[in-house]
Amino acid sequence: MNTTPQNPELNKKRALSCIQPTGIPTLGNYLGAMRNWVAMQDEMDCAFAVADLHAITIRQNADQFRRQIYEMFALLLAVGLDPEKSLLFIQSQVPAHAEMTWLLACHTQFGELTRMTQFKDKSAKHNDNINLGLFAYPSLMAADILLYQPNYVPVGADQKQHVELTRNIAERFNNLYGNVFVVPEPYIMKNAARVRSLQDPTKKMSKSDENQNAFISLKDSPDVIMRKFKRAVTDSEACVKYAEGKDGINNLMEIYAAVTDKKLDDIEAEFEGKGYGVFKAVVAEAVIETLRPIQQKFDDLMKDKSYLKQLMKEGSIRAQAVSHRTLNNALKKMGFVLV
Ligand code: ATP
Ligand code: LTN
Repeated sequence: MNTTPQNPELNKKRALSCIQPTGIPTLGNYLGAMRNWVAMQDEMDCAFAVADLHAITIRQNADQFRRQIYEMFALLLAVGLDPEKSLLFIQSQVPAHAEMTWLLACHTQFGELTRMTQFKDKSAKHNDNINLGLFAYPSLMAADILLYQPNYVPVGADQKQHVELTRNIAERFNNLYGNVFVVPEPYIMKNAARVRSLQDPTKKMSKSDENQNAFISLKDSPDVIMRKFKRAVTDSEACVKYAEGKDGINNLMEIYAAVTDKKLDDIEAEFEGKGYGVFKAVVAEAVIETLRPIQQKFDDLMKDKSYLKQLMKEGSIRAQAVSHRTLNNALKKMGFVLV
């Protein structure tokens, strides 16, 4: 993302998205979100952040949390996000996010927050720890977004409600104090693969699934990937065909199509007369080959924490410049005294 207002590239549309460091992303996160971010960075002025402040709405173990923040940052780089093209940073290293959250929290209504599906789900799941942060999560997310004035927020359909609330907060703020924020639009990628669980293909593939065989993590070794695909739930028809009622095979075909760029018809032809065993092994191989360069790069990056820290530092300095401008403008318009 450009930090200099006179830059001619400023005319490009802007996009921003974040991902929580709550575990290793799955093949679902990669095909549904991260891979599309990589494609976007050539067309738009993009910023991507590791949303570590959001992650503490649920209890984290400090040592594990620190490792997950490094790992998520390394993975953003490993999948192909390029700090020369996009602004990459860690949310907590940019103080304006926490400051802007307070301003926006005072413009977010109790009723709006209680309607958030994610709040309802997460408070049911962690009912021993329904904290203020979990409730105020959307105000922090609105701060992440509005500070960078993006036109688009590329997210999965599950986050649409939060982006809609961000729009409402931005409009409310602009109406009260004059034009401070660009009102962003959710950017739900139409061709984003919706990868399903390998054990229950009626559900989405999720990194927090208790059954390890249900998801492919971006860190899984080739052996593990092969084993998980071989155990994937299918049906008793033994026919590789995309059809209603064949959720397991449909999912494997979609994954294979997403990683090879092949069409579903061509895949049916390729496996005509062949059993599921052969098909599963070919899908597994294709996924292994897709993930191999990412894993190689990830392993190399994780060996050099000081390089990662250096990139984090550079990202935070650039992000501070952009976010500080928006924060100061909001403070000034509200009547705060700036010195
Ligand atoms: P959790 O399993 O902890 O609930 P998650 O795996 O759903 O998390 P998030 O970190 O909430 O993932 O989401 C990161 C991004 O990945 C979001 O934009 C989300 O829409 C997308 N995404 C998550 N799971 C899938 C999936 N199975 N298929 C496609 N996209 C997905
Ligand atoms: N809530 C999102 C993560 C997130 C985000 C953001 C996404 C935090 N801040 C700003 C887009 C823009 C999630 O759980 N996937």
